[in-house]
This record gives sequence, C-alpha cells and structure tokens, in this order.
Amino acid sequence: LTEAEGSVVYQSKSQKPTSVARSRSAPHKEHDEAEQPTKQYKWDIRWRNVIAFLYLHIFTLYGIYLTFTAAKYQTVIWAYAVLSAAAVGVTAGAHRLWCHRSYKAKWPLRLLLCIFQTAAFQNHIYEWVRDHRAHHKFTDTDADPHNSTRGFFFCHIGWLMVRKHPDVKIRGKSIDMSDLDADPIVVWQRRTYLITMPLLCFVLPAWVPVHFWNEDPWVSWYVAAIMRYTLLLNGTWLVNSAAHMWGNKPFDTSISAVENFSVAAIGYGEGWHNYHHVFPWDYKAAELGTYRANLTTGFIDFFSRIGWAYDLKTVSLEMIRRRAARTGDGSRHGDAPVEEL
Ligand code: ST9
Ligand code: ZN
Ligand code: ZN
Repeated sequence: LTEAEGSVVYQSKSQKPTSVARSRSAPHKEHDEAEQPTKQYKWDIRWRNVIAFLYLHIFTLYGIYLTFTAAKYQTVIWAYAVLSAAAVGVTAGAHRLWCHRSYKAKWPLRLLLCIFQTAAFQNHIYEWVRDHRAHHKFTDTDADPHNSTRGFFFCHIGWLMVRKHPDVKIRGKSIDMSDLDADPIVVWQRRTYLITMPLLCFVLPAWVPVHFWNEDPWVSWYVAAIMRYTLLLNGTWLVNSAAHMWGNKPFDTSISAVENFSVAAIGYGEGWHNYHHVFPWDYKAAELGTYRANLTTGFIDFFSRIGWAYDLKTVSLEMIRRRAARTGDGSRHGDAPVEEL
C-alpha cells in the first residue's frame, strides 16, 4: 500500500460511506454529495445464509459441550488436525500464495494447499482471492466486501449474510484475475467445488473418527465437522474484524489495519495486519517469522527447504525501518521507539 493509497482510505472513512454508518452520525451537508451513489443501497438479507450461520453457531456450542463430555480424545485431536490443515490452506494457500503471489509453489504443494483450502469451505480459491484483492485495493470503502467502517458485526460475519454493495461488483471489475485463470489447479477446484467441498469439509472429517476409532457418528458430526468448521471461520473472520480495530499501528497510522497478537496466535500468523496491509507481498505477512506467532511462515519455510516453495518475497529491514519512522505510531516491536531499533 502506498502512502497515496493510505490517504484515499482515510478520506473514504470520513465520508461515512454506508447507510449504517450514516444512520449513526448526523449527516453533514458537505458529505451529501459524496454519499449520493450509496443512497439507494439497502440491505438485501440472504436468509438462507442467516439460517445456515445460526445453525453452525448454535451447534458449535453443542459441539464444544460434546468435546468435553462425550468425544473420544482421538476425535478431538483429529478435529484440531483438520482445522490446522484447512487453516494453512487459507493462510499459505489462498492468502499468501494465490492472492498475494508472495512466493511460488510447485504443483504438488499447490495441489496440497488446494485440498486443504477446500476443506476450509471459505468459497473456492478464485472467489476468495477476488474478494481479498478487493479488500486490499479498496480497503474500508464500499467496494471493500468487508468494509470495517460498517462495524464489527458487518466485517466479521454480516457481509456474508447480505447482497454485496454494488461498488464491490462495479469497481471489482478492475481486479486482474488472469493469473488464477491460468492455474489449472484453481480452475479445476472451481469446476468441481460443489462436489469436493462437501466431501472434504464435512463428509470426510466426520467419517474418519467413525470408521477408524468407532466414534459415535452424532458426536463426530458436531465435533469434527460443524464445530471445527465454524471455529476456523471465526478465527479467519477475526482478521477482518479485530485486526482492523484493536491494536497498534507501527507501520502506517492512516489505515485501519492493526497489529494484534491474539489474532496472530489464533490465526496462524495472520494478525500482523498493519504490516500486511503496508507490505502485502511479504510471504511472512508480518515483519517477523515463525516464532513470533506465525506458524504459516514456518510451513512455507519448510516447503522452501525441500524445494516445493521458491522465490519467497520479503522486505528489507531498511525499507521497514524507513516506513515505520515515516508513517508508523512508534510502536514497532512493542513500545521501543523506532530510533532505538
Ligand atoms: C468465508 C470467506 O468465510 C472468508 C474470507 C475471509 C478473508 C480473510 C482474509 C484475511 C487473511 C487470511 C486470514 C486467514 C486466517 C486463518 C485463521 C486460522 C484460525 N470483485 O458473491 P456474489 C461479482 S466464506 C469483482 O454472489 P451477491 C461477480 O461477477 C464462508 N466482482 O454477490 C459475481 O459473479 P461470479 C462460506 C465481484 O449476490 C457476482 O458479483 N461461504 C466481486 O451480492 C455475484 O457475486 C458462504 O457463506 C468482487 N470482489 O451475494 C457464502 N464479488 O461469482 C457466502 C462479486 O459468477 N456468500 N462480484 O463471477 C454468498 O452467499 C454471497 O457471496 C453473498 C453476496 C450473499 C455474500
Ligand atoms: Zn485487512
Ligand atoms: Zn492480504
């Protein structure tokens, strides 16, 4: 993100671009013109999604109860393993590889990441990447699918329950997706998604415990399928919500993205979001690596050592320092002033 782009973000925030934001603030005359294009915009709720998310969250609570009262320990370990694999499919795969091209991967690694990402059911790679590229390009404007100026609920989950703002579709047309059209694994996943996704996200995770250690199918469904899926969704969504709200801004104070340790720890290294919005091409998605709550970086480093991942992109220390000194809040590495680093 350039400084110029940062200022666009700032301006759009002050315009209170959505109906929700406007209803909370007294409209100022000078904003009226800027708000014109969004005046017609109304929430168009997709009730099918609302019901699905209600089911998922209510039965996730039940799954947590079963985890502590009825599930076999192997089932709990299995659920965590599937969650982690699916998480890496999102972080190392959809996010750092396909969306940001922050490293290159040979086809066996791409296939593995594609299988893992399918188990995460966060839409197929193509759709995931298109929305995330829109998020980076149009952060916190109406063209950002999960515009964080519309509040925690909207950017966490609400955006998946309503029709998208027209700006997402209109301005989203400018997003170049030709690289994904040229990746046969991505094209294959998109074509077969309606079959592979239910199998990898729900059927297989629930079947394995029943088949291999005789778990009760009811318990297996709610712990290894429903609870596991919903927990990963919420972990991922925290990057869009909490990591755009609560934390410090060592690299750029003009954007909403923040550094949030808890989100990084839960999100396999994806909570260092102020850094990530400033330097989105860094394969670490953070200044620091594996041991700083960044397991995804360890995963990519491992595959780089065996030659399946290559051309890892990163940012020089000098460039990071200069940027932090110029636009940061002085909190890089805890509270140490930038001059002391
Ligand atoms: C989910 C995604 O959860 C989560 C993404 C999170 C991203 C986080 C990123 C942070 C970094 C990574 C962190 C990892 C952390 C890991 C944690 C580990 C613990 N640009 O969408 P449609 C056009 S999904 C350009 O139907 P509606 C396009 O032409 C959860 N154009 O819009 C499209 O047609 P087509 C499961 C765009 O009708 C057409 O519009 N999935 C763009 O308004 C229609 O698109 C669900 O719940 C764009 N960005 O519907 C499904 N977008 O596709 C939920 C659209 O044919 N989704 N167009 O080209 C839906 O039901 C609908 O999308 C909708 C909107 C109702 C939300
Ligand atoms: Zn973001
Ligand atoms: Zn990103």
